[in-house]
Amino acid sequence: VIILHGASASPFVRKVLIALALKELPFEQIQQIPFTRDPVYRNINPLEKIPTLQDGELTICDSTVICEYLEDAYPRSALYPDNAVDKARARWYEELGGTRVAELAAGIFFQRFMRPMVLKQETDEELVKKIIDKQLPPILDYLEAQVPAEGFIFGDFMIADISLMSPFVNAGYAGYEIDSARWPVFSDFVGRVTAHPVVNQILVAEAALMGRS
Ligand SMILES: N[C@@H](CCC(=O)N[C@@H](CS)C(=O)NCC(=O)O)C(=O)O
Repeated sequence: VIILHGASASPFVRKVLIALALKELPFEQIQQIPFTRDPVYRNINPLEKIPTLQDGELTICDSTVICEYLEDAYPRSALYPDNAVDKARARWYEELGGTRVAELAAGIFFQRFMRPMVLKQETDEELVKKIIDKQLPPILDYLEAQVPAEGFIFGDFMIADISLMSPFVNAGYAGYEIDSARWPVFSDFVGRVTAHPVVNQILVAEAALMGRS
């Protein structure tokens, strides 16, 4: 049996949830919350980050490593294209979505959602402004030129689409919206990925967990 450790609202856990759903794999989920210094969790993930996945005897960490494993072990409904060029592009989009994009979106989410709602602290508006006005625009300019005006990046719905969309769900919880006048193609793309039936179902379940149903 597959066990996924990680709270659904993490952009990285969400990516794995969507991958599992696309492959129609049954699994159990433990809503492990990050930053808790849980000694039991540290035993299975020395970095103490989410997600971690267990499949029988195997325990692995990191959403990208997990998705690549799922692809190798359960090839049905491919998550990555199979030619070398597209596969390389897919890995790059997954990397970009999981690093700079996730970092900036997490900055907005932390300041405008976690701080006021959970930690009862004030938002550092200057920091948020810097992310929105200075740090995100060059990335959004780049993505605007990378994603297609219709459909998904490689035709079929895959991990690259999910990785570039997922951080924006968290920024969205914090009230951020991609400016559709300035980045119409990317903004539409994120809307399209979000509306994919498998993604939509996961977002509805996630919203219920976050008390937003
Ligand atoms: N590269 C990792 C990143 C995972 C990650 O940063 N997860 C965050 C939650 S969204 C976390 O657990 N942070 C806790 C920490 O950094 O200690 C992946 O793709 O799984």
